Amino acid sequence: MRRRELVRAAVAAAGLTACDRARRTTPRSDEDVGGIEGHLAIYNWSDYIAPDTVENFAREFGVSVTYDTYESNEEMLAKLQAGATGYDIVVPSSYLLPALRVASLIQPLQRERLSNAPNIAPLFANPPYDPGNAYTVPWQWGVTGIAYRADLLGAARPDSQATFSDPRWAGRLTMMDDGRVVLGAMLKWRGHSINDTEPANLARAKADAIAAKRLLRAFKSAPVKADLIAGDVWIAQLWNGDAAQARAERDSIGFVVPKEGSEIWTDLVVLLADAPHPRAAHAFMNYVLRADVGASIADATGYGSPNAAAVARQERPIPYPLASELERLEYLRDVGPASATFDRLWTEIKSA
Ligand code: N2P
Repeated sequence: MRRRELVRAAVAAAGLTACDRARRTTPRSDEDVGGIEGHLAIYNWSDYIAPDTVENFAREFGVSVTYDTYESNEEMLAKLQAGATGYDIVVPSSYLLPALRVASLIQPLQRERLSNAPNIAPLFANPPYDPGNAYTVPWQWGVTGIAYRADLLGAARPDSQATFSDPRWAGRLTMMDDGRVVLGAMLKWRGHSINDTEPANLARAKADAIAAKRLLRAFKSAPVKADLIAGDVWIAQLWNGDAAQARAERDSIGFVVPKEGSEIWTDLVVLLADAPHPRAAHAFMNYVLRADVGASIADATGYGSPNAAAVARQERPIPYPLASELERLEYLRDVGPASATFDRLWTEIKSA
């Protein structure tokens, strides 16, 4: 059953109807239950929420929820740019924020509807990409690295971006289906920033990606977990939380941040400019900012929570990287006009 159907079924099972919602006149908490719309449409990354988050929210707030998933920022953005989607909420990485604002795809949040915002850790409150958190609520953060099947690699352990170009692993390798992330890995391998826009360096990164592609089984992001677990893929470029989810199924799966360095990211909940259900969207944002809800999302996904109250409740929270580790990690940035170049290079790599 797809997630969308699952949620519908859960809401139906909870026996909620429009009449139930109408009968509920007094709010159950300070979270502005009264007056919210009866539906909410969320578009988020796959495997990025606890199995019961949406269902619990739907039941508590008497709202039916559509929950669709994507595998990359590029996939999500393309869908939004293609026109009216009916979605209220999407969860882009921070580097996409300037583009979303310039294209008027998002609207400012109503802070008075986010009473749990003080739970946000200082590091994620008032960030440079969104002063005062005017447009965003942080969702999760993580790092891009390499997941591998330790039991299938003999004594070898991947520790470098060079791994994706190592013929020993031909046919057993994947990289993510994401242009900025693949080109970023190749740039990093050659000692450049993942945000480098120098034409010669980009040309080299493209050539490196095409050479790697000859060895790859596929460009595949989060869904590669199943291939790692099955043993069809031995080495996969992947995010730390998805690697942790795979490891929970098979404990021989390891994860490493390549020695040349890699990407760190923060994903953000934003409200679309044409959101049909803005009040339900705020209620959901405030809901996930609760300590218990935030903790259960981070526990289920294996990612870092930007919610200090949630982290305090977790048994094994992911600690934010130390200053020494941050030296090797970079955030993707909006590269302005060069983003068209990245798009073109990626199209050329995919069709090579
Ligand atoms: C979870 C996706 C992580 C988001 N499957 C990477 N920005």
